[in-house]
Amino acid sequence: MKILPVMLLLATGASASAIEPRGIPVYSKCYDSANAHGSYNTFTTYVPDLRAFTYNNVISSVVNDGVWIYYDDFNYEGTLLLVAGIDGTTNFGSIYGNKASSLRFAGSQDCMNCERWILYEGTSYTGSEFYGTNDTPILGSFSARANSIITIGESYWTFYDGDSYTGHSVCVRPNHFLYAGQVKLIFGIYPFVTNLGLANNAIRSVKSGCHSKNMVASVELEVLESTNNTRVLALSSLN
Ligand SMILES: [Ca+2]
Ligand SMILES: [Ca+2]
Repeated sequence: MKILPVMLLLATGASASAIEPRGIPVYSKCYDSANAHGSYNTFTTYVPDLRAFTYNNVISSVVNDGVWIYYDDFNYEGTLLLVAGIDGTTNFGSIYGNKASSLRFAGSQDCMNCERWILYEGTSYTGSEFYGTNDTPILGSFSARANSIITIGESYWTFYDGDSYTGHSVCVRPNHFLYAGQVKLIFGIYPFVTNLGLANNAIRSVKSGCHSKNMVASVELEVLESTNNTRVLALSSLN
């Protein structure tokens, strides 16, 4: 298994307060210079290869709604940066600037805070993914393949290593709450299922709510910088 250096930035702005709290589509406005300056591309969908937009290894700052992940390699692999925000500006800095080669969001394209769980084949949200919005007794093609998880929305979720909610289980709860006026973005990040007490490649079913005596909170973040109305939190390593 590849251990990836990961930084997680998290930003909120206060300028989106007039927008309804539900049904806000996600976007990532990606700039080629710091502080949201220079030329930009606005993305609302997954981009497995930024060469398609002549934007490979270019991004230096972003303005986002939602949880977005930027990967150093194509097809959602390699070192990554996870940025969550509500109309928040985030600088990638010297370490992560000019690196992104693919990007995608976590959650719903049309509703950034709508309930969703996402399973990733790799640790730290790399590789292929499988998501759902409700109870799922059989994961089908993604059964026993997950190595990391993100949840969007305030729900707790229970993950099981057996089909139909059997076997060893763990309940996860989000502890990242962003607010900008009435707009909210709540999520949990779990970069290693092994930190949840589950084995790699073991999850076989998912149930809404907390149905396990094992409860784990999302990975904590630390404040990296705070400027004006934008909070930037970071986790420099998820090892
Ligand atoms: Ca740049
Ligand atoms: Ca790259």
